[in-house]
Order: sequence, then structure tokens, then C-alpha cells
Amino acid sequence: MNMTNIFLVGAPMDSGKKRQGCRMGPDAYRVAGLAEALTELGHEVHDLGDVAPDVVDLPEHEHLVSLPDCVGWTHALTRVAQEAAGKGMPIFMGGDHALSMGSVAGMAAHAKAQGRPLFVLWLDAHSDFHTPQSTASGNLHGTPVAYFTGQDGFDDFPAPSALVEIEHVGMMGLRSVDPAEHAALADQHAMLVDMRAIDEHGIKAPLVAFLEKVRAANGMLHVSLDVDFLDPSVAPAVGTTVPGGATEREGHLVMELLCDSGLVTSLDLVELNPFLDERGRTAKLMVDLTASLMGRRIFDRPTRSF
Ligand code: 4U7
Ligand code: MN
Ligand code: MN
Ligand code: MN
Repeated sequence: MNMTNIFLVGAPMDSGKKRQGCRMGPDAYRVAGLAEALTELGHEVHDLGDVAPDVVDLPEHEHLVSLPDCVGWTHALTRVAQEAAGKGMPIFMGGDHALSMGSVAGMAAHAKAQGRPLFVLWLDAHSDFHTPQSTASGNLHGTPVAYFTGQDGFDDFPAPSALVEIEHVGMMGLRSVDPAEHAALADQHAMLVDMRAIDEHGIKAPLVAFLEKVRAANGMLHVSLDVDFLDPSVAPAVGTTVPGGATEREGHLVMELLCDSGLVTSLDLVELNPFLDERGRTAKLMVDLTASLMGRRIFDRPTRSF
């Protein structure tokens, strides 16, 4: 793989839900050796440190958890994402998944300025397609896809200067979709790959089909990796475990195929809660998956046919 200028952006956002701990994510990635692993692969790595949320003048909401903080994070991360994208490939070290409101909005603005469409690959057990009105939990980490595709109801948030078309979103790993999300997705054309489809067809076929769409449109590709995409038996450090997730090797294969495609222009690492980890194994796995995305191989050429 060619040398890439990588910008690590720490986003210790913990406001997207009630359970705390994701704020420790960026430092867990640093301790687990993310920068070192990428440097070893020949990339130039710049750690921009941790972002802080903008201070916004908004009262707390009776149902939505930490709404003012989430709005402040979205402002700050949209700006930082756009800046970092102008210099190289941003990797957002979360933080919970509400950070993707900012990271994706910023990448969409950057892509628009380049005259290219932004595609988003959402690797997650959940569809995160609630609006502030439909969420029963009030946890805004369940809403980012609705935000950056321009669904109604985000009036307190900054209006994104560029939206992602729902047809440009691919979701893989789905196994927990709430009724309201299900209804909202029914009349939209996102690529929805649930765990049953992965069991039946393997993880490669739907991914390759999605990547062909990205390539045909000369698109940029943002990958958003939620820890709960993976099965909790291999990735326990997450607050929203759902059994029946992707295996360790399915995770790596996705990353290896994405690497081969050469299409990925930004990455979120989200929902790691180091407080729930077992001797750092989830943080380490997320680092290894990122290394696979950025060129790490078992062999550097295809193994011979058998
Ligand atoms: B994550 C949930 F009800 N849908 O809205 C909700 F199941 O970023 C979960 O994917 C959201 O981890 C999970 O609270 C958000 C729930
Ligand atoms: Mn998520
Ligand atoms: Mn999830
Ligand atoms: Mn989660």
C-alpha cells in the first residue's frame, strides 16, 4: 500500500449515551500502539491530540441525553474533520458513535469541495437511524446516520453544509434495529446487510458490490467502525453488546478488502469503552483491524492456490 499521511484525531466524546467510559477511548488506542502500528506499515502518522467540544448556549433537554454537549461536539468535529481531510486521511479515535455526526458532516463538506460524492460504510450491530423524536432511549449515539443523511428533527444541531445521500450508505453487521428505524429505512435505499445475509453469502460479496458503486461514482469513502459490529466474545469492551456479531476474521477480511480497494479516505473507531475491556484485548483488536485496513498482511502476496 502507498504511504498515507494519517491524522489521528482524539474525540473523547462520552455524551451520546448515559453509560460513561468511551472518553477513555483515545488514550486506550494510544496505549495499544495505534500510531506505532501505522508507522511500522510505512505511513506518516500525526497525532493531533484530543478535540474539545464547542461551548453552546442551549438548555439540557428533558428526554435527550446531554444534548448541548452533543451539539458542541458536532460543531467542533465538523470543523476539525474538514481541516484534517484537507491534509491527509483522518482517523477519529472515539468516543461514542455520536461523534460521527461531526466526522461525517466534515468529510461530506470536504468531498463536496472536491466535487466528489461521499459514501459511508457503517459497520455496526445497529442502524443508528433514529431521530431525536423517535429515540426511546434518548441516547444520541443512536442517531448519527439520520443526521448526516438529512432526516428531519435535528433543529438544535448545525445544519450540515453537505449531506450524504442515503443511497450512498452501506450498513453491514445489522442485528438490532428498532421498529421506528425499521419503518424509516423501509422507504429509503441504503444497502442493508444484516447478519443473516453475511451468514448466507459471506461478508465479501455485499462489500465488493458496495465498493463497485463507490468506484463507479468516483466517490470518497468514510468507514465507521462500531466495536459492536464484532461479536462480544472477541470485543467485550462496549456498552451495547449484541450477540451474533462478526468474527475476528470477518472483521479483518472487511478491512483487507477495503485496503485492496484503495477507496477509503477516512475512518471512525467508535464505542470502545476501555472500562469494560479485558486486559486491553478490544483496544488491541481495533488497532489490529486498523492495521489491516492500512496494509498489514499475513503474506504480502496471495498465497499459492491449493
Ligand atoms: B450505537 C438503540 F434501543 N437503538 O436507540 C437506541 F437498541 O452507536 C441502541 O450503534 C443504539 O452503539 C446503539 O438506544 C447506538 C437501542
Ligand atoms: Mn453505532
Ligand atoms: Mn452499535
Ligand atoms: Mn454502542
